[in-house]
Amino acid sequence: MKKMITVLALAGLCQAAAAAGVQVENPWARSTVQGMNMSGAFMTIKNDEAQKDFLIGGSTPVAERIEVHTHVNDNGVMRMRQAKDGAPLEAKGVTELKPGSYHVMFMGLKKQLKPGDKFPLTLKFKNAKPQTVEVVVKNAPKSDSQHHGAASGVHQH
Ligand SMILES: [Cu+2]
Repeated sequence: MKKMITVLALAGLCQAAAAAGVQVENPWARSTVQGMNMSGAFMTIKNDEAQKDFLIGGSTPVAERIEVHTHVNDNGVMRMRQAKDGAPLEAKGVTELKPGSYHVMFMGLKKQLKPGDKFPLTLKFKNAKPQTVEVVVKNAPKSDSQHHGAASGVHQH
């Protein structure tokens, strides 16, 4: 009987791993100052599937809508724009959503995001099932100097 329980437990573990498919790790959002109505969220996404997937959007109670953005090099100036197909998640790959690269953009923030705040974010994928993760608000890393204009309310990352 004991052996059988072990086998069942192992089978359960395997099933859980297979069902995980896409895993979101360390989601965090950039803190905002009063009056800012946009911010970005960053995270690591592991795609354990044999198939490429895409992060295509989602929703959160703290913003009117979210978009998946990327940065493009426009004559030497990095500008962000909406990623039409979403953020690509390579099969069996790890994708970093980070400042200066792909990120989740909060449009129409309903409240100020203060360091230490937590809020839920539901992520939608092209293939994988939607997932809700808990996002932690942090101050932007000091190296991210492109955001000096953020206090003016202008979105310029
Ligand atoms: Cu953006």
